[in-house]
Amino acid sequence: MDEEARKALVLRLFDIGAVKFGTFTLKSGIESPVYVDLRVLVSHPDVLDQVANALLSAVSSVEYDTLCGVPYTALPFATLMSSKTGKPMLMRRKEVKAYGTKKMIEGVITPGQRCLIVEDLVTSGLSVFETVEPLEREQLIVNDVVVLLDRGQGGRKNIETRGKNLRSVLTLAQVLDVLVAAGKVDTVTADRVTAFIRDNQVTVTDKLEAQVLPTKKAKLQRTPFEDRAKLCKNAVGVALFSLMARKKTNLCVAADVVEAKALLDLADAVGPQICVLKTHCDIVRDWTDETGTQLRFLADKHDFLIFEDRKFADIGNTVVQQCSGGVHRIASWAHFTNAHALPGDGIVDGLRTAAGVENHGLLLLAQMSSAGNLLNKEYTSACVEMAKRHTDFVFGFISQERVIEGSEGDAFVYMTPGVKLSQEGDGLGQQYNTPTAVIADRNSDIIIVGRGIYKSDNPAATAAIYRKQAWDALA
Ligand code: 5BU
Repeated sequence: MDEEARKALVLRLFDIGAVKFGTFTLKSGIESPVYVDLRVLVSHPDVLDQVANALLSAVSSVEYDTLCGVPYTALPFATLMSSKTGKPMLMRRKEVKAYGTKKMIEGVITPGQRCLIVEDLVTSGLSVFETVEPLEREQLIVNDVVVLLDRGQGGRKNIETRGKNLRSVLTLAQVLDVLVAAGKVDTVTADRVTAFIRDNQVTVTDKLEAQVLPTKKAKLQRTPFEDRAKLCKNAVGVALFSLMARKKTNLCVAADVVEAKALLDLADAVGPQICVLKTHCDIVRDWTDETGTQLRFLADKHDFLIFEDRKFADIGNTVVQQCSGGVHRIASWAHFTNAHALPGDGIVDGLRTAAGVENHGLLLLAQMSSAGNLLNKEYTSACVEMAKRHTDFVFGFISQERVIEGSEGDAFVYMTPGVKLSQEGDGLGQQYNTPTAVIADRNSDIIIVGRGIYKSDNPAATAAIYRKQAWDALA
């Protein structure tokens, strides 16, 4: 931005009351001779437009794929910049939704993309990191921050020492120079402001940082899977926890292919990466007993367990037949399966009768990933209570997050479907989260990935990528 444009912008900011001089008590209780309120800009579209242009020219040499404004004041800045450049925008939630998908970042997330942070005002620089952190957790690359006004109180240093480049359109010192030269502010006031800035430098201590950045507060303490194996009462659950610890994987592949050969080939290809292979035997058009036998052979070869995602939902007497009989004879080859809690305890008793607790286990469906599903909080709690009544057989949940806290919850496993590196839905109600969000933020144990892996060009290599992300997220 040239000198004339800078001057014009400063004068307009002063005219509209975005920069004021006097005596102001700040949130911290400190008295300040200057007050900057950039929220008023939304009432002045011409200034907003000037600001967006100025921010864009400040980053003309920066390479980025997407941009994200720090809420709330910088959101309209980022929106205008996105519209002018055609680059997509992401939005960080200030409050995480208490229901539904609990997303921190809205918009289409493409891991590996470079995201520019747009901020209105930098004092300490910490609020920038409240936005950087959830973006980096989603595997976006954040190198650059652009701000309209740097107050000059140490924010630049705080941002740069954390490895980010800061570009600012204006500094408070530049604003003062323009306003003094234009006769809008007298030199006594300007000197007071300069002294204030000099005497109020903000250094970010670990304590301050921990107060602002939620994840720095309490790093999740996870009980190692080998210890959880000792707490679990079902043999298959014990085997699963032990396997995860031994093989160092918390990846389950949903092998939703429709021919037996494709299923076995996929199982053989991803076998080395997974702890669980999840099947839907009723979508395989040429299923025979031999398919089950071969799956068990591959499970032994690669050291994984087989989970038939049958979602039983009938009365006890019927599920006995459905689990042990029919064309699929699920109990003869699956290590574990799952059920809706809807029919009541009889469904668990029926499946226990059909399969036996020695070599089989059961998960309850406590939550689902699909939009508009009816499994509300009360239902989830009722599921949890049901599981606690049947710990000899029920060893975990299909859920979107960990549903039992503390050591009591350590005895159960939590498996989460609806996982993909890119979060776009499928047009049929499926909702996706990234591996990191599921494991690190929601404290689940195992990610279940279907199309993200079996539809990729190289399922074995893609499975290795998901495996690494999910395992790293436990740390
Ligand atoms: P996807 O291709 O990764 O979307 O497949 C997800 C798999 O998990 C698929 O087999 C579903 O049947 C299964 N699933 C799910 O997506 N959401 C749920 O809440 C439950 C199961 Br329960």
